Amino acid sequence: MRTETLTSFLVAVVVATGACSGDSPGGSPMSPSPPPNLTISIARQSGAQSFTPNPASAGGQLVVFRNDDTIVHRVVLNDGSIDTGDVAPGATSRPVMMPAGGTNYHCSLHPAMIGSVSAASGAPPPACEGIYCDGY
Ligand SMILES: [Cu+2]
Repeated sequence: MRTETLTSFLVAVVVATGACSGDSPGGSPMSPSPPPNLTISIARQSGAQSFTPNPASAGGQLVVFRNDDTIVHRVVLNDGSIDTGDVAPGATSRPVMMPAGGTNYHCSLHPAMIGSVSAASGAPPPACEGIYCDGY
């Protein structure tokens, strides 16, 4: 009977803890969030070789950008729909949901750093249009 009582107690604690975290204000770093499906490395300032993997098979998936370079970078989708904010050297961005149809992106601090994401269907990335398509 003692084991049963302890089990009930633990269940009660887990439930209470869950309810408590649900009451905490939004934006807390403790808020539960699903793990990213893929990490894209920000390797260096090198045109279309700046990001690894590139293109990334990440359409419709949650992605984080990890800055493996020694300077700050900031990833922005070319359509402006996602902005990671500054990612410090060694840091990882917040998780961002990539469009299911794939996309093209660049570093807003170094516009020659470009990358792309293929579609969830497996189709290649959409054609890059606009001023952020020339990696050099
Ligand atoms: Cu950059």
